[in-house]
Amino acid sequence: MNNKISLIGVPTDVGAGHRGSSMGPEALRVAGITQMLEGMGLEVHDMGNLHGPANPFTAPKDGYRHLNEVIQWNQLAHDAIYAELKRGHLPIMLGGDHCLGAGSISAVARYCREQGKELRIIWLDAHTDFNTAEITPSGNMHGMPVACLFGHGPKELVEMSGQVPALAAKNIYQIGIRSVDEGEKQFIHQAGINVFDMRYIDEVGMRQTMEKALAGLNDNVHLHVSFDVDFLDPEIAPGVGTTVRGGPNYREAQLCMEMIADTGRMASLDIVELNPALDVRNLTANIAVELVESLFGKNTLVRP
Ligand code: B3U
Ligand code: MN
Ligand code: MN
Repeated sequence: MNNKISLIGVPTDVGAGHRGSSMGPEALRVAGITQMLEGMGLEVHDMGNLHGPANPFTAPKDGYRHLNEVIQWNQLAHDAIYAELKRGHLPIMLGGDHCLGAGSISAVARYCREQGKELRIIWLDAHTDFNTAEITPSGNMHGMPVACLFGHGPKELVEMSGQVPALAAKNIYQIGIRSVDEGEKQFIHQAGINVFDMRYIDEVGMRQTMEKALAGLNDNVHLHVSFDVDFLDPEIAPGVGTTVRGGPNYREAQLCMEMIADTGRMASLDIVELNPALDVRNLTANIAVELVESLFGKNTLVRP
C-alpha cells in the first residue's frame, strides 16, 4: 500500500440536517489520527482544511437544501483530492457530511479513468444515499451523493468527474445498510447496485459479506472506502447526525476494516458524518481512529 498519506479537512455540514459535522476534521485530529498513522510507519501530510461557504441553514428549495454551497464544497474537495492522487499520495478526506462523497469519488473516478485503473468503492453506511430532489424526505444532500454519481442530481455534481454517470453498478458495494427511503429502494434496484444490508450481514456474517464485496480484486484495482461513521451501531458511535439502531458492533466493524486492509489495495478514503456536537468526550472520533488503524493494517493477530 501507498505509504504517503494526505489528510484533507473539509469542515462543512451544508449537506446535513444537523449542524456539527463541520467540526469532524478537528475531532479526528484531536483523536490522534496523524500520530496513529505515523505510528504505523506512514508519512503523513496534513494539508489542513479547505475553506468554503458558511452554512446558511435555510429551508430546502426545489428539493435541495443549500444547493450552491454543496456544489462549491464538493468542487473544492474534488480539486484537492484529485491533486493529491496526481502526486501519488493516498488522500484521506476528513469530513464533513457525506454530500462530499460526490466530489471525493468524482475525483477518484477521474483519476482512475486517466490511469486506466478499475475502481471499486466500499460504501460503509447505514443509508444508501440514493435520494434525488424528487424523492428526498428532507432535502438534505448528504442523502444524495450516490444518486449523483449514478447520473441523477444537479448537473454540476453529476458532471464533476468528467463522465456521466461517474460510476457503474459494478464499481460499488454498500455495506451496513438499514435505512432506505421508499423512493430510494426503487432507484437502487434500477441502478443494480450491490447492497449488503444488515439483514444480509445478520444471516451470513461480516466475514462472508466482505469476502463477496472484495472478491476479484487485482493489481489494477483502485479501492476507495467511503466510511460514513453512522455505519457503526450508535451504541459504539453516538456522535453522528442520523443514528440508526442495529449497525455493526465493534468486533464486526473491526473485522470489516481488517479484511479491507488484507487486500492491500486501499488507495483513498473518506471519513464522514462524524458530529462532535453530538458526541460524548470524543468517543466516536476515537473509535473512528481505531477502526482506521485497522483499515491501514494494524496487526492484531497473535498468529504469525
Ligand atoms: N435518507 C434520509 C436520511 C439520511 C441519509 N443520509 C443520512 N441521513 N445521513 C435523507 O434525508 O435522505
Ligand atoms: Mn452516508
Ligand atoms: Mn449514513
